[in-house]
Amino acid sequence: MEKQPATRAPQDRAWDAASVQIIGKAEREGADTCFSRMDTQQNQCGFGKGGICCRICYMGPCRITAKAPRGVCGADADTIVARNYLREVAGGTAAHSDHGRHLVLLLKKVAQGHGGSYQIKDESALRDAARKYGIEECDRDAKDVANDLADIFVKEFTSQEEPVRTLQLAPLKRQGIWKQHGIEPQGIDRMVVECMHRSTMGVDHDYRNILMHAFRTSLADGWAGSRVASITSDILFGTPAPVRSRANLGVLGARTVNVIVHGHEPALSEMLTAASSDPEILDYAKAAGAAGVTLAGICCTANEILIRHGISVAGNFLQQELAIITGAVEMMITDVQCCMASLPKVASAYHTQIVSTSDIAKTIGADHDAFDEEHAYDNAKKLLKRAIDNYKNRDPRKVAIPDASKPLVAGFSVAAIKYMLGGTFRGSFRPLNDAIIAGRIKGVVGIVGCSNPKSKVDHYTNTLTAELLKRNILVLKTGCAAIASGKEGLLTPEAALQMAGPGLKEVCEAVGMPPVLHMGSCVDNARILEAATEVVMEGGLGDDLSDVPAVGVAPEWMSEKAVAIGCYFVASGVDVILGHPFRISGSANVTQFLNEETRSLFGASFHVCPDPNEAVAKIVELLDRRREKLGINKKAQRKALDMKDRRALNV
Ligand code: NFS
Ligand code: SF4
Repeated sequence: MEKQPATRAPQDRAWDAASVQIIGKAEREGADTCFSRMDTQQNQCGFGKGGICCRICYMGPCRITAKAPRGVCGADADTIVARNYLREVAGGTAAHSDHGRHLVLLLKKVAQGHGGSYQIKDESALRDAARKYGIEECDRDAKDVANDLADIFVKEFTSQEEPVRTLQLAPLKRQGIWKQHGIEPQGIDRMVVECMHRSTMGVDHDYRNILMHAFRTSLADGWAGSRVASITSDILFGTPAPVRSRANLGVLGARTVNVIVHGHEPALSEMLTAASSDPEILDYAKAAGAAGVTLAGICCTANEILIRHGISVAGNFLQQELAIITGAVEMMITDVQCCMASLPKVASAYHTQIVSTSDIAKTIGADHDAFDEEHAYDNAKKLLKRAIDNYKNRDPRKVAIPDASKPLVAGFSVAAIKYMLGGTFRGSFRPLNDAIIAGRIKGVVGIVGCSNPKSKVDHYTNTLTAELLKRNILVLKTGCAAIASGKEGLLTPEAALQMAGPGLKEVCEAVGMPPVLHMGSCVDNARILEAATEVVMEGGLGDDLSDVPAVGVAPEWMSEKAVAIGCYFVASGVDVILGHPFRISGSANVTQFLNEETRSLFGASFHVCPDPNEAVAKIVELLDRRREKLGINKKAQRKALDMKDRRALNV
């Protein structure tokens, strides 16, 4: 990421007009945001950046320099960098997986009849999952099946000796690679504990050994914790299918009570979604002089209720403070992850109430109202009523809702993609495989992850996406990167007409899908692996994930979760491009291992491309390499495309 001047104009901080407008408003009103704090945090520590600061024991902190190449305990840069990296992967895995755990425990309660307002919403998703895990489901009550499935899922966390079972959903060849390298993870909890153990003072000092455990832990995330979270969410809340909605701050209502849900876990937001159209709530809002209630989301909670219910998206990660600064938000309800500590402080200058709902995620200045799962619906109604009560405190002089939001289509679960591609009678990935083989689609790229105030928000993500579409590359998206495309208007089938190259356009038009598929939240990155596995199973594109012409990109990432995701993509055989590097530059060996050596172990590695155009070139190179290996990069087909291109130009 290029070094930024100490202060920047709003239009240099964010790509979309709504954010630019509200960053300007924040500056005028003296509101402290991550953008201004980025300025006060300039000259971030070089030791931290290089990963060579160790605070693991109290003989330290130790910093590695040419004069002091080892810490007090004798650990060198390789050990310190690798240990710090391992702890990042542990943090990311813990976050995704704990989210998954909460859902699994909810599924168990539902199965036992104590689920309160929750129920099994998608029985066919349940039976489908049961069959995948070898649970007898024919002629059995859904609750009994759910109970058995929940037990298997709990074991994914607690298993001591047995590898996690969800690994078996990967292509066989990939499973063999993991076994061969000894990185089949046991229970998620054990993996994370082992990360902490191995990286404490005086345990694992071999950077390779440490990094292999990082990959092993990440597999527990991608192929267990996250995958289980997606499967369980689909069972409890419904499998996503294409749904229309809108994104950006302009979705906030001028005359409605605006309630924002922010964070990651879908359980409460599901209930808020239902309660927000409850006649009792609507009457209550009318009595308060409002035209209704607008529920909108930020971050991955937004993605969860977007992909299932079409609830509109107020913004992605770096719009959380900006939403409050519009002056039009009555309440922001947070659960876990990516909710800034600053929210109550920002809100104190407006009328917004910040309500935290998870006992593991409190912030001084926020009202804490612990989410009561058993009475979830009443809980949701109570929160909405409180928000409505706050409507009278909105100060019209402080309100500025940007006139900016774009239509979108989201909700592309693997089942939905199959259905779109294969049609009603037989859902299938065949048409996609055929299009890739014929060269109409060059390959598939997953663009995932966050935004980061170090660079212009959404700039890299949107520039890259547009360039890939031109090159006939199908783009799959999750998380805040998906919201970036939503705000840009790229998540509509019509976008394909304007942006996509001729081959991709043809395919998208034929099946009526956007050229950028929003697949969900960040735990739903597991869906990207599921889609890639479907491509392998369908046949004709190799027998392993490392054969498929597919690449992952995390352009503007900031979270430990992105580190874990990057690792499980690479360990699954999918190359990963990072818009800015990990904190590993202090160790040439660790850098070499992650960016080069992993190629011989997993058939994929990390690549750092600080410039989006550099990333485009790298992606094309990586896809071509795989196409070449598959023998489908035939010149003749390229020529056919060129002809078509030319014809299009002559029109
Ligand atoms: Ni993913 Fe989703 Fe967004 Fe980044 Fe945070 S919300 S879990 S971590 S910032 S993409
Ligand atoms: Fe220093 Fe070693 Fe302690 Fe780290 S573990 S703080 S390098 S003495």
